[in-house]
Amino acid sequence: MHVQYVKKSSEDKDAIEYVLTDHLRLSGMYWGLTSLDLLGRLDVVDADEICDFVQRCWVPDVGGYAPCVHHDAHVLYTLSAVQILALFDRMELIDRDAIASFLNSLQRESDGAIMGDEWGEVDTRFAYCALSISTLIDRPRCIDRGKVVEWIDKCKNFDGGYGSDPGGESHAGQVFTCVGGLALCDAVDRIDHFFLGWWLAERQVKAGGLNGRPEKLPDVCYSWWVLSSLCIMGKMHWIDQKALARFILGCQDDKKGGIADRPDDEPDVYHTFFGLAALSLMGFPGIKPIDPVFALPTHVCERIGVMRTAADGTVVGRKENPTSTKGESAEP
Ligand code: GRG
Ligand code: ZN
Repeated sequence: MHVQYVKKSSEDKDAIEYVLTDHLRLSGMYWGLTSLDLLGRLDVVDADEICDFVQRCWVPDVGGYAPCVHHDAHVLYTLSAVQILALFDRMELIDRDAIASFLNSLQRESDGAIMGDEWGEVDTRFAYCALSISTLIDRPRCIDRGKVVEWIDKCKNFDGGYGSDPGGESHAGQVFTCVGGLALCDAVDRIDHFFLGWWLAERQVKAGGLNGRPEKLPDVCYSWWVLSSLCIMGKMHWIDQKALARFILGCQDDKKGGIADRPDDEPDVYHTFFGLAALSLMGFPGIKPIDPVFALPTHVCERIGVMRTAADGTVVGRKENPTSTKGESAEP
């Protein structure tokens, strides 16, 4: 039913939900397509048609991808584009050097922060995206990873969590971007493992689901943002996984498929993906394993030879250490 739900959500292009999500189209496609791959049914979509659409979102003057045709390039959608092409094993379509140069232009000289686009907003989400893209396209030195690590470190709070920028409130979504980003830089030693592990475990509420910060309602998407962070830190056993799985399963729509943010709400592709992804991390039968750092099926990470997390929780990666300085332009 989830396969049918995801497939249908991309077919009805006149639906109001579809028309109103143009501005995040490539990310929506990544959520839906990764869901299909995790369920072993990527074959229900037309790979050529999708890759052609992705390439029409390419903005050559910038060297990045826009969320949709006629929109502006942004690091968020550049990651989604690369992830979609990785899913379909079409990485040869990517202009790696142009993207590397775009990412390089997004790093602030002053403090190493990463901007989302030329307009200058910075956020730990953008740092994660740049680190993930540069690893996926094998251009690790296009940004100064050491300086990104220092900036992420400044986003760490007294409670062990991370916010969107220095001084920003700890939020489970931003925690994923920082923990994932640090893992991509071989710098998880910067994390306060005990405090952050405790803060993340505290996200579980009585209903079994996880929230994004204290006193908030549980929501299926935090099953991913929290659990993937715990997974990278080797602490998934710090929460009650059975109760979490029960909460996610209780958010399924048993009439039309799909997963909602919480029981009895309308399902959507975003919560369907993050619900399935969390179930995957917990080894749920019938769902392929997912990599907690790249948020891609592990078979895709293995195929393109990028870092992945071993069963014992340790992060392994390319043989070379990608930590380097921005000035070094030569790529392996
Ligand atoms: C490849 C998986 C992947 C991610 C790319 C974009 C990005 C990098 C990460 C986003 C991380 C993030 C900030 C997630 C949180 C999204 C969310 C549910 C925000 C809602 O926040 P509030 O404060 O909701 O409106 P609450 O739950 O606190 O009421
Ligand atoms: Zn949510």
